[in-house]
Amino acid sequence: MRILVLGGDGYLGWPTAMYLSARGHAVAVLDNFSKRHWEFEFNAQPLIPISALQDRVHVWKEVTKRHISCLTGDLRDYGFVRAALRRFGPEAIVHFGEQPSAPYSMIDQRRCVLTQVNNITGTLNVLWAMHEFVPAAHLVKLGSMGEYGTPNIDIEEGFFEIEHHGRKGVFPFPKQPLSFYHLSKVHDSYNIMFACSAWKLRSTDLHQGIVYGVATDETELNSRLATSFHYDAVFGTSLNRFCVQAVAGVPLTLYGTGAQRRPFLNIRDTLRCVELAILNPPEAGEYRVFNQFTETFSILELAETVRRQAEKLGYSATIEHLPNPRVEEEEHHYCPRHQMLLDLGLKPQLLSEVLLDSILVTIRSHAHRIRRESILPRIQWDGAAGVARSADRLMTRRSWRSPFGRNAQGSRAQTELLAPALMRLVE
Ligand code: USQ
Repeated sequence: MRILVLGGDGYLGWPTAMYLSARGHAVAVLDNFSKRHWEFEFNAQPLIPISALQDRVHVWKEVTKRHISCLTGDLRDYGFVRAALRRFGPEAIVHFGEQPSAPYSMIDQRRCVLTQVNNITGTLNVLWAMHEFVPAAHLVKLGSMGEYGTPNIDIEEGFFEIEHHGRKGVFPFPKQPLSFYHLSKVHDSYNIMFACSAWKLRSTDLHQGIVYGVATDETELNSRLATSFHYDAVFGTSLNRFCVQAVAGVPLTLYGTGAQRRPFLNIRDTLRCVELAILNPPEAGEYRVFNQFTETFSILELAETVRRQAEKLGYSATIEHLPNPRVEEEEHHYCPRHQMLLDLGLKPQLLSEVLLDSILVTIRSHAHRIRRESILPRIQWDGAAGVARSADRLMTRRSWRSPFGRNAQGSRAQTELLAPALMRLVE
């Protein structure tokens, strides 16, 4: 099958492209490298050095004799998107090509607008170009479990039936997203659903949980095929961050009580889920949602698990409860369904000691590259910047400057609460 991977330079896009290529598909990757630019704004570097996408494609060819085409351009540029779809003629399009960070979208007006314009415009352009040139193609879109938020009822897989004043209907499950980033995914979901209905396009919206892990079978073939693994407070996510923190010997940064529950899956399962969606396409006109995760944990449970496993490897990890920089419920009901992908044959690789061990060992071999100063959460959902400011005071002593500039304001209470943790983190 001809498969176009949008966002093919990223943490998930690149391993997905290799995985599909290894299974005999004709794969093209498309990217404008904007994520590398956003990382640059915060001096956030991936743990493992990453070559240019074109170089990785060459290495892939050297190692496997398989070809991946490389298209460079911006999804916000409709002329480029039209040309890309017309030229490559994909039968499936896997769409990872978005600004992927919730914290980034909450920094300020500019990053919020950038996130929504980038994500929503890019997806709309893909839909219009599909409508014009490849209406039979299948759009596999990476959405987020965070679109649903944490409602006080069980979460269904995309849709549910409601009875109101004696009448029944099937509706999209209510969305109560947790950040402007998650909101961009909600807007995408509705745009895609409408395009499927209006133009008879077909799409699977993968409402994905938090992905963890550093390696796949393909990245392990050669060190120059590694993927972009982040642990910083802007682009890194909880479990990946905790693993790096444990190896770096800094306290695990638990936001609030850590009782908040979230859905998780291994990076290898992400690839398999995308493949299952591609191999089992919906009908023309169908928009479907798969909740893509394999297990749920409270963030505290996760931190404890990482701490215990790190101890077995000789690291004396500790856990620090920081004031929560996000606006989110910590004590809440959480029971999302996730049956569709299991029905299609997904065999989950759950978070085992062995798996955690292999992640920690890989991180250990790159420990010299860990930048401790990028670990602290510096972005607050309420717009204040107390966390950033208190961190700045400590960091500037060590010749490090905040990307937020001098106007950061914040609460004294937070600063005081954080001070001991910050001191330990930067020592
Ligand atoms: N958290 C901590 N400590 C940290 C980082 C996070 O306690 O150092 C907590 C947060 O407060 C939050 C939870 O961990 O309650 C999850 O945060 P996260 O950073 O692991 O994930 P999040 O920002 O919510 O988003 C990530 C991906 C996003 C994807 C989403 C799936 O960045 O692309 O859509 O996971 S979901 O969480 O289901 O929305």
